[in-house]
Amino acid sequence: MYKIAKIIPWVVIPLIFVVIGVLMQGKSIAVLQPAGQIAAQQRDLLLYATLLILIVVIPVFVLAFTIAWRYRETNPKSAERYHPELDGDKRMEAVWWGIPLVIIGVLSVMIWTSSHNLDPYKPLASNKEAFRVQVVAMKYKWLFIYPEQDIASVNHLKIPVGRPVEFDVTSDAPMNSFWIPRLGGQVYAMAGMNTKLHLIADQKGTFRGSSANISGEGFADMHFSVEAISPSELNAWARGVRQNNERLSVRSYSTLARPGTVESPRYYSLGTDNLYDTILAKYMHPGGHEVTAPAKHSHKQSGGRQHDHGSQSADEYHSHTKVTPEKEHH
Ligand SMILES: [Cu+2]
Repeated sequence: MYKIAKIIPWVVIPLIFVVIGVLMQGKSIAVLQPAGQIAAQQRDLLLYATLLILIVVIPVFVLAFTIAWRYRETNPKSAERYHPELDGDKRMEAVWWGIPLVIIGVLSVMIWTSSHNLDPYKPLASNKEAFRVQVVAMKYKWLFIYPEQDIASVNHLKIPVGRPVEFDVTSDAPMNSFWIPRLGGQVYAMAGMNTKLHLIADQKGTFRGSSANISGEGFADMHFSVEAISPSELNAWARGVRQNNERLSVRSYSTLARPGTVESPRYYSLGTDNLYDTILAKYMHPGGHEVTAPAKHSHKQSGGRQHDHGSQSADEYHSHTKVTPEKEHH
């Protein structure tokens, strides 16, 4: 029995690696296969940080086993190797304080510079103008608005390859997280707040996008596909969507916004110029109101004051409501 107990770690540990190996077969880890410049830099950062940390982790694991083996009770030599009075070996002290200090120093510099370089709010350097997409996290789907193409889509995003993409992200639901692992970054989607993310796809392809923040019942189906295609393909697609699909107005939006997942992607031509601002304003407005456009409505404010849109629709009203979201306050 005693002998078997000694063998267990030598069987269990390799077995864990074998099981992980088998489970990972044929699977790829998206963050390790970047398809764009930002994702590539994030991958490098991840690898360098891991390698640096292994400088400490590997010797610690080796020592943990070696020391246990060398100083085991049944080792006849362990008594003569034992030096309880040994104290203050300057060289050893230098090793176990010095190495971690150097690593923390190097990591600090790496993290400091890369968190400025990879700031999701920072526009990417490029001679091409950024392609704009407005992202709304809904219960439980993603809405993409293309303000310049006058179209919108649900759970399917198309972007031009080789051109920076500027995402404006908000939520019309609980807090969520917008994430395309192969393009990099991950930014929170919050109601009444506009967050920004700049990404680029350097190669054509279809990538998975998901929500990285659990938000309720339909969360598991709240994923989308991202297709990086040539600018001309994108223009042709956008033209087709504008002509052949139903219009997404403020009114039809409120139907779409009902909780629920969608089976397959949906496409719309944009029926209003400022849908995104209207969604944002829904949570910023002093009284707060639904995203619907009644011809005339008024809001009672907490202070007893009241404002009236008169003949303006809420839609028109909010078009001249300047939405200046704060930068990230986390
Ligand atoms: Cu209003």
